[in-house]
Amino acid sequence: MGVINTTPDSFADGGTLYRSERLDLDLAMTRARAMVEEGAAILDIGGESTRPGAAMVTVSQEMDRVLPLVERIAAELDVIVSVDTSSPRLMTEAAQLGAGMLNDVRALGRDGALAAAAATGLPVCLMHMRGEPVNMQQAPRYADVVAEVEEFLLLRISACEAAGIARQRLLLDPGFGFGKNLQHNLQLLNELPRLAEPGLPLLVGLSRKSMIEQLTGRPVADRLPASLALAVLAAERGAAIIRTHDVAATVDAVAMWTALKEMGST
Ligand code: 7PM
Repeated sequence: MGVINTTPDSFADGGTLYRSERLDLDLAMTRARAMVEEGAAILDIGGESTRPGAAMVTVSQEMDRVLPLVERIAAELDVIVSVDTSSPRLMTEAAQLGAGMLNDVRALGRDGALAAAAATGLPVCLMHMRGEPVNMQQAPRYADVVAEVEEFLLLRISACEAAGIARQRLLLDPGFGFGKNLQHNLQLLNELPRLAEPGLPLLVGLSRKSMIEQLTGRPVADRLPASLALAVLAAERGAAIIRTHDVAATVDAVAMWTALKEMGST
């Protein structure tokens, strides 16, 4: 899953799709096309900055950024378009324009999101987050982070089923960096197989995240080697989908793991 960020201020790829302070659709399409050629099966389009401490954007701002790109990618490229949003209105409109998947860092927790997602008929990724982006990194505490993330996700699966979203439509994500410190992130990665127990595919986003800075001291531009290592370690522990800013490199890295795994099963 390749990340296309339409916000002007993302920590990982901030404003790279902007020209004279406006989102450049053609540039975004060029980036999207390149990611598909590099082997992305899914493109995740986001318009809300979930950077720790980020300001909230209005829903209409988010829709203006995301919808035109969803429409063009769905029409022009052979790829599943995922929409990274918590907004019920955006879910509904994106589905009408050809989106193939919903990715919600709030696990359909906003008012109306369960019903809106249910009505689209699309697959949904449920992610765990503690708090909100504005406050999520203020000393997050857990007695047992893996158990608490698992419990939250199981509750959200139940809420989805009650709202008419079939279990087979769901994917799970521990939400690395979302209200977790370094120890929490490491524990979640190490014990990822426990989160696979519900039998749903796991989606994992570790690309360029700040846990890499904590372990290596590298600025965001220099976090690819560590991101690749984390992608392979996540695949080894059962991740089905890797969310990345660097599609070509990640496809190559995971291909090495796949080759070895396939040899083991022959
Ligand atoms: C801090 C944390 C800053 C995360 C920016 C981010 C995920 C996601 C994002 C993820 C799913 C980023 C992000 N991360 N959706 N959206 N899983 N499902 O690194 O890990 O782009 S935003």
